[in-house]
Amino acid sequence: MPVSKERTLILVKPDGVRRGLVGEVISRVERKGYVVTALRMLNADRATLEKHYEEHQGKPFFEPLVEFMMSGPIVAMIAEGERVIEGFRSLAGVTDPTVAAPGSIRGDLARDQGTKVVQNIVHGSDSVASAEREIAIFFGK
Ligand code: D4T
Repeated sequence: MPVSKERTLILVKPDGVRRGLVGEVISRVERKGYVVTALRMLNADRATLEKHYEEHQGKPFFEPLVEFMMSGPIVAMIAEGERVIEGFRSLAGVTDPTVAAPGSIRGDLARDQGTKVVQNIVHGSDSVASAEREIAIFFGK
């Protein structure tokens, strides 16, 4: 019996959309061999973002993060494939774009902008439980 494929939630954040990098992100996901199975552009509201980032409530970068994520449209997508959660986080690179490995999305395309919150182009779920929770937030059950 084939096991069901893993899914992850990917967001292209407002900096990525503003800079015209939506196609670049999708292209890297697809060239790696993952399949994009759902895609939408939206202006996320505060309630959605507070739910999405609930683990960061109370941290100093929480409010700047929510404000940044509301500063323009984002693109949400579901990508599928074996170990896609781990695979996309590898494609994205580490959170801090200054030290993200060259070759990764953040390493190649982002840098420190001196802002209160790190602007690092993409979000990717970090576990199966987070992926299912986040997919439900942006796409429903
Ligand atoms: P996301 O969740 O956006 O994919 O990013 P990461 O998984 O790489 O990082 P995260 O959840 O720890 O942080 C969410 C978001 O907050 C910004 N951030 C984070 C920040 O501005 N300062 C910080 O110290 C941290 C930890 C960057 C991403």
